[in-house]
Amino acid sequence: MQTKFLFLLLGSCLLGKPVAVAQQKPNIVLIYADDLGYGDISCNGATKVRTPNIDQIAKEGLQFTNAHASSSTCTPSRYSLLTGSYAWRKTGTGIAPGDAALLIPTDRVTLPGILQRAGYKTGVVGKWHLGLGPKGGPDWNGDIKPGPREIGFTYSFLLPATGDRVPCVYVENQRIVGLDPTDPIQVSYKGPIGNEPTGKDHPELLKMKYSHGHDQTIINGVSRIGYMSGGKSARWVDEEMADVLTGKVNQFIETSKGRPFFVYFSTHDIHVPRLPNSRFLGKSGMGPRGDAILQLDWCVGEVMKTLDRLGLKENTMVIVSSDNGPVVDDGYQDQAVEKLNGHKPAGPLRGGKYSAFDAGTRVPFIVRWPGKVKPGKSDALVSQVDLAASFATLVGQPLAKGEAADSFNTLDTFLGQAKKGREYVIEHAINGTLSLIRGNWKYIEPSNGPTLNTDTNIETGYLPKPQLYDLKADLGETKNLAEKYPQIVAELATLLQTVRDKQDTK
Ligand code: NG6
Ligand code: CA
Repeated sequence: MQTKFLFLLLGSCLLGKPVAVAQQKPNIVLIYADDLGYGDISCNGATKVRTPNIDQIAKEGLQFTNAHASSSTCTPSRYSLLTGSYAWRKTGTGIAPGDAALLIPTDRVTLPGILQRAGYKTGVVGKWHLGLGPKGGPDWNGDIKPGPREIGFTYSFLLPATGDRVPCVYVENQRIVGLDPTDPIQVSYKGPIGNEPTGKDHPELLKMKYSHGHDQTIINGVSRIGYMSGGKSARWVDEEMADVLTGKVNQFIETSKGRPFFVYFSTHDIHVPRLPNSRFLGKSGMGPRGDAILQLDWCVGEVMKTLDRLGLKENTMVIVSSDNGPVVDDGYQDQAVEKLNGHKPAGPLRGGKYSAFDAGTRVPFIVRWPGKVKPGKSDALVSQVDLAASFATLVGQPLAKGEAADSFNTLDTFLGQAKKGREYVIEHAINGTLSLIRGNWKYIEPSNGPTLNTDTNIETGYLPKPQLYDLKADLGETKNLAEKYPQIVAELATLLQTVRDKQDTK
């Protein structure tokens, strides 16, 4: 076999022809929006705001109507996406503070690591929110590691945590971008540091006021979660962020030509603080939240243009999704509530970000791969936790037993070749409540807590007794049928327990 290959190689060299490369592996562009709800895009029914670029991808690709993030908040969804293992198996994987240590163990099989093994150049651009550095947090003024590189990303350009958490600086590979060593940066989540004004003490300095939380250090006229001082030359300008990130994604794609690449474009939009570029201000008529949706759509369009320009469209799989469901007031007075204008961020679903109801995790999910994925819609049950094992299959890197153990290979479903998806999907709410969907049924385990979060005005889905909904007849989860069908409740509770009891291995 090897000798034959050598002959072929020799032959083609002698003839002066380039060596034929075996089937070129597809590039993968994963656009992961932040807090984008099922109903926030026009191809999922939004009419008050339009997303033509995302709609175009949907038109050319396969649009899933029953696709789920693993959790209804960011950090655990991303943890599961990148490891193929449910975050709730590991403590400390809830919403991470901005000075958290790297949450993903560096000896774990990861989605980017699998692709790297298959010869991909891998990059992450945008929101990270999975911690950086060793136990105790990173050395912000030195080499910030371990981080993306240690878990399989060749390149990274990050917001370390979220837009509303300090430090408000970009980290490229292992260094803060533009940091002046004579003005070192300090970060604290314990108490004020340096003498920077806070939103709490100096509301008169704010260009956007907070509604709950977010009253600590003021950066760029917006008070954040956490305290920081120094690093003045390195601070980001929120209004430029979408342009900066999109530019980095495009640069990554341009410099990857000739080699398969994977880019995880983790957009800041449409998370708070919503400070879109002035090009988008007032354009949606829905205030900054709507304008941020327009900005997100623009980012998507720019990346698609790059693929077109470089002739990469055909051999690139593009996925557009979100890390969790929507929230309207997430802590800033940005008129999102007042200007909603009848828009339904969750579409027909109940709940939202943080909650156990379906809007928490059922998110937009579109796969486009021209010639390989037939355009259309799919109501197959799919989960983002399965991308790791599915990509492993796609690039011929089979996983060993126990690796990415919660991730199932559902590549055929993602490619539209199978109508059926997973047998069941697990959803995870912020208080740890788990739910399970199988077929038409959704079971939410009993849990304690308020039924309404009064800050965000989101229904949590928590009840001290079991809940059972027939999603086919009642997608909005309005009729709890648990008492009517105790047998189904028992079956789903047992299945959930079996999954919960599974060992978390590498
Ligand atoms: C919450 C923040 C919210 C947002 C969220 C994380 C407050 C009051 N609320 O604690 O604004 O930052 O964390 O969002 O601080 S996520 O999309 O990254 O999960
Ligand atoms: Ca999020």
